[in-house]
Amino acid sequence: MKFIDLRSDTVTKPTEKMREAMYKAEVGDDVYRDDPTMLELEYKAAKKLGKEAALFVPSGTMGNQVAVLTHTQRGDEIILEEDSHIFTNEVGGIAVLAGVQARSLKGESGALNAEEVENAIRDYNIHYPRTSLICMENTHNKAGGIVISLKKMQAIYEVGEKYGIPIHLDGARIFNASTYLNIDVKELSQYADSINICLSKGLCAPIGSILVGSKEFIEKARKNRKLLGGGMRQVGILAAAGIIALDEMTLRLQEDHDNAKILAQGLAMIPGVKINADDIQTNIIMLDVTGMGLNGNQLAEALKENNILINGSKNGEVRFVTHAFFKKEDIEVVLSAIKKIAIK
Ligand code: TLP
Repeated sequence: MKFIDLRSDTVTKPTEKMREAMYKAEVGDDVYRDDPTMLELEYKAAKKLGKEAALFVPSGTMGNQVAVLTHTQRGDEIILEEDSHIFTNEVGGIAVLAGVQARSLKGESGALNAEEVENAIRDYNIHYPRTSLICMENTHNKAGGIVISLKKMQAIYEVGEKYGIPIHLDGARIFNASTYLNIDVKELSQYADSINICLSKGLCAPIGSILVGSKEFIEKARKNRKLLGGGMRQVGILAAAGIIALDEMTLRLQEDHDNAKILAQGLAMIPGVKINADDIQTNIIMLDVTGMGLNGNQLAEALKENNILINGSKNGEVRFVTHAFFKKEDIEVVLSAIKKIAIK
């Protein structure tokens, strides 16, 4: 049975070309750094993001967690946005693994305010933890795939520089951000010391993320990845798909953004749906269906009967995510299913 799946861009599957490259990939033991395909992917990723070195990790969560662990010491404090993935969706990992506490700040559409960040940095005081990291997220998932502008990123980076505090960027969807801004991704990555990018979301690779940064940082991160059990062996099979993700799949994201926009414009016409289609920048749509007399779980259930998948919610807020396996012709199917549910 064919489902239209809007739960996430993580549901994308490897393309035929990826599967073929995976089958043919040259491999070796990557803990010995013997895997030529992985070495190629890491080299490519570092170069693309304008950093010295890169490290493949099995998931975005591990990439972010290894970054926090590598930048900080136990008992430190890190500044992040209160709806950021690192703070809300990584199982409290920063406390469990790195042993740091969060200073969460309310952002505006996901963006931290530089002045507030500066005010949140701890002075030296025997009672205080040390502020040792500032995290950003671009695009911002919970804000609805909103892009943090270069200007805002630069302002945070400059605060970091002033106090000697590194910046980590959760760039799970950084290529969606660079596509939206129509700029080279390096223009964004210049404002972070470390960046985690995901290959397994809109870019269709089956598994994997990449952490980039300075040579020294990545060397330490490699050891922390091993500590977490993320040292892997013949990973060339995954790297082969990752190379195609970086080289080719980064170039097609505008299609997902266009589909999200058209879908959002259609949704805005349905009575009871609260959404401003002008707010849609990339591939994530947040809408409120309370006005339809439903919560997110009820909408998810009703859509499933129409072979459409979304994640439910207890309140009326739901998320639709477009991706390479969601096609233009699916838009009308989704809209007519929701219209049908709306008039029931
Ligand atoms: N996000 C997932 C869920 O965890 C919410 C999704 O479906 O969007 N950073 C950001 C900004 C993310 O959105 C995600 C995944 C991650 C990190 C973690 O990546 P994975 O799932 O590979 O651990």
